[in-house]
Amino acid sequence: MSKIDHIETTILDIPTIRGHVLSMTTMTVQSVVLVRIRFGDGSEGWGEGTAIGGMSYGPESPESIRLAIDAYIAPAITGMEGDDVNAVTHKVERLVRGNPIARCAVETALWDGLGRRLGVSVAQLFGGPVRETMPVAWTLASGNSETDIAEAREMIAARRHNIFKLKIGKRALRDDLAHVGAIKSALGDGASIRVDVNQAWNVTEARHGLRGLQEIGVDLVEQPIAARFHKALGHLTDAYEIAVMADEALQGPEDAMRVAAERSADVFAVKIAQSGGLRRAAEVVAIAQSAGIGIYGGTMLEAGIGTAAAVQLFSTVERLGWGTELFGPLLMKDEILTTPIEYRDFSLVRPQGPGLGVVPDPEKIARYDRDAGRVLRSVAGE
Ligand code: MUC
Ligand code: MG
Repeated sequence: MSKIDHIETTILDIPTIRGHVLSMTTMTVQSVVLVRIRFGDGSEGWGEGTAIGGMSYGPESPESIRLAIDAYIAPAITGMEGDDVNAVTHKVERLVRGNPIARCAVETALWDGLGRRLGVSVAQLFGGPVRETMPVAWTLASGNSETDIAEAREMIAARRHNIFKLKIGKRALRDDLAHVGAIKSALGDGASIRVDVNQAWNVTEARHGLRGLQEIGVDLVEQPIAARFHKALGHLTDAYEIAVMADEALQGPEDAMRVAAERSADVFAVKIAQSGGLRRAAEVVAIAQSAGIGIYGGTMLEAGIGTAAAVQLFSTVERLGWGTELFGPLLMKDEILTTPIEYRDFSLVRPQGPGLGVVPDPEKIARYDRDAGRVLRSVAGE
């Protein structure tokens, strides 16, 4: 029997390779919630729930993810049949409102467990991969134009990334445009430049911002205004040629349906965590595809488990026109997998093997386990 026997959560605090400056916070540590489900037949499955910048990016934090799983999700699903992923996740959805990252972490562990028991990949469980590699962007967010340019040049020379997302919205608009312009002219047409404002602009700033970004030759602007301003996002999408991508506005299929129906964006940043799991993320993809909206494989800057889960799902997507940004493990100083995900030729490679195709390293888990006594706090805000 593969009944759910035991669910265990661990928070890992992993330092980042440099400060990651977003409009709302600067990250120096990424805190990752790992979920391990043990099943009655001795098999196991792993999942990951990762938020950004404590509670500054969205309503979930590492601590809330862990609490939702330990106090509410685990007791409700222990004893259920682990092979029945839909039945288990539907029960979780009925009992736990919101908390999409926590739900995603548990669902990921269920898919991993099922794949391992059947000896097939999670991609196979979603109908099979249509690609084994996918383009992967890198985010330039050191907070300094010269450092960002040097970093981008290194990435291009190493053939690791030629798509760059610039985090803006923290500085004055004029300074942000100068920063983006400097990077665009340094890199020329050999790279795709995109920006993520993470909701920081008001609508007036966004109008000026989009005009300026378009003149610079930026390919795409992500979530320029607050997530709740669907109509205003639609007006911006209509008013400029530059592609507008929805990110924080998409918290699952219902939001995706609304944004698609109102045509408020040209592209969806599809995130398994923000969507509330792989199944719901696949529904977001289906809505985008049927509405003719572009798809970008987004990230919550997960470590190897969450990243592998997203890779498995995006490998099954028919049109992944904007590529992905599944670089989370590379932003961290250390790798938590026994075999890292491979990045080469401006792409990442889908991990092979059953389930997620990756295995966490117990020694690394012990090293970064918050409860093992190390104290490393993420810096929220200024
Ligand atoms: C976001 O808003 O897209 C993804 C890449 C990155 O650098 O930050 C995240 C979050
Ligand atoms: Mg974003």
